[in-house]
Amino acid sequence: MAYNTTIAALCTTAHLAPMFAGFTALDSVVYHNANLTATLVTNYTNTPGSGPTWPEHTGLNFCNVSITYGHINLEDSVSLDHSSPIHLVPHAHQLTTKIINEFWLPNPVDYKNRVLATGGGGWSNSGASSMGGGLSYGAVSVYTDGGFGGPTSALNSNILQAGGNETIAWSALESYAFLANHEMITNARQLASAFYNVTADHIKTYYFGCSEGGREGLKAIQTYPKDYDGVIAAAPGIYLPLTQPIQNFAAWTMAQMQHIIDPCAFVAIQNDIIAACDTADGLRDDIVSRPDLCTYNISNSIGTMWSNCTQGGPGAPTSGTVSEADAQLVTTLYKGPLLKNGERTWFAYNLGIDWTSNGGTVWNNETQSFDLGSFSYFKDVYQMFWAQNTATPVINFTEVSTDLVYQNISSLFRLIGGWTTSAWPDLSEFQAAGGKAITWHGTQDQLLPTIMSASYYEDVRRHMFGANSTYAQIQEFYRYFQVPGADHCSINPAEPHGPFPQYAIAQLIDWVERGIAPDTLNGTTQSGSSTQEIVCMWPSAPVWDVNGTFGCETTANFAETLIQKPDAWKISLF
Ligand SMILES: [Ca+2]
Repeated sequence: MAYNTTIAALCTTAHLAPMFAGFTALDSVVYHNANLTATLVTNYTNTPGSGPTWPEHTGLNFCNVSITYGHINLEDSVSLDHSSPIHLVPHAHQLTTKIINEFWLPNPVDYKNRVLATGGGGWSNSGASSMGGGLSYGAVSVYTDGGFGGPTSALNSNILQAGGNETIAWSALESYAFLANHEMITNARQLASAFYNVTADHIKTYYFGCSEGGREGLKAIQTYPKDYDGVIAAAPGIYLPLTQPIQNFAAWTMAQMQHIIDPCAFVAIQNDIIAACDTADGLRDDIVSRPDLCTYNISNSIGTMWSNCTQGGPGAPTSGTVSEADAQLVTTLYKGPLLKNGERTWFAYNLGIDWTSNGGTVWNNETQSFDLGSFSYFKDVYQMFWAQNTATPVINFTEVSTDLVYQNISSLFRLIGGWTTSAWPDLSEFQAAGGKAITWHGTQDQLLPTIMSASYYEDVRRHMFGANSTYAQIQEFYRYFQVPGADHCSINPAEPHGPFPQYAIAQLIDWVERGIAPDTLNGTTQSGSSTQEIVCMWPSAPVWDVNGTFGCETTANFAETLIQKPDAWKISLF
């Protein structure tokens, strides 16, 4: 096919239907050409997405293709991948009838033999909001809905098979956990090959996802190590199902301590921490680049006053003072969830995070005080896996303790952890296939503790190369970056001048296609001005000397000092 063929001529269902009919890479899959659509989009403005995670482009033309497929072979549970002697490949073993894949196919003159698959967030596999990333780099982009009913639908509304006998729909969980991702990149590679008439060998496959999407990216390189040439697994929710309910330990801690905090007090303490910790990195710039060097005692915030605060919502007081009970609560929260015997069940959050989402409270006009919020992640896990009941659960957090949550998550790990966690530390097959991976994680992540990514990265290093290995070996194919001041997958409104890795996809492409490995990530700032835009590579960290000169410093035992493993778990989860 000549490159001067116009995208308009190519972007028709008549042209595309035979392509899908010819796909053979996935066993047990049938494509529904009746649901095939092809829409030409012209003069499109590609905005940089949440984060932001790619640059803006204007005047783009592309073909938006959507199709559904289903699984037809119910018995085919596992088969051998004959290209690898001992590699078992999981297959769908229950009927999932309608999974949507949407593809954005660039104008042939812009196409650069790349595919960029996108990952989801929360309980969703859908990277629909990240599709623009591919257009910026001449790549076909793709998302999957996982079979959940569209790009805004998710696992939690599909996993329970209702009708009096409410049980887990295992095919839905399997799709969410790993299979939908494998199928979308396999479909996208085939479509790119057919649409642009290039052999699949010449197409480089990339992945970008953050949070749940980060978990999907790690799961992909652990489970299907040949699916991707390059992966960005940012702020990954590695330890699902532990990751979800435990984010809301602020809720049961408030209930247990019988102190439901005013969110303005959370914010007042956060502001105190940021002010106190800012210069620990050597530079006063309103960015806490080194929370690890900060030793702020939260009792110092007792008496801090706030005014004009609207965080409490309509009717709530707009001014107030941090109380001793507020300070005790926040001190307890920063220790992270501990069992009664003192053992840790989860990583601690870095000083300076925003607790108002993790520990949301709601003003009650009748009682003139705050109530606990809804805490959807805790509720979802309770409903999907513990209660297995389609009725919306009512949770009394005064009856919930860290010990109880630990017991329930422990049983849940045994039930579904093999599918949902992405903590497998052996990435040697991915490395052998030539794959490159980047993980970045904001130092002020308020949902998934920053240190969990560092912990997993160190697990990979130790497992593959030994505890005394130099970082040179793991960095040959996998690099980790902590993003100063960033919160969960995004620029942090409380520290908006921080550098954000907007061009990480470009750097990953350079690594895969040109062998230029990123020693730092190029951060951009979206607000105000920053004196540095460099994101240091683990285990180095940013520091300014007395002359204000920036550097990435490596200190001895940095990782060992920083990573407090959840020692309650006596098995190798971490
Ligand atoms: Ca600073």
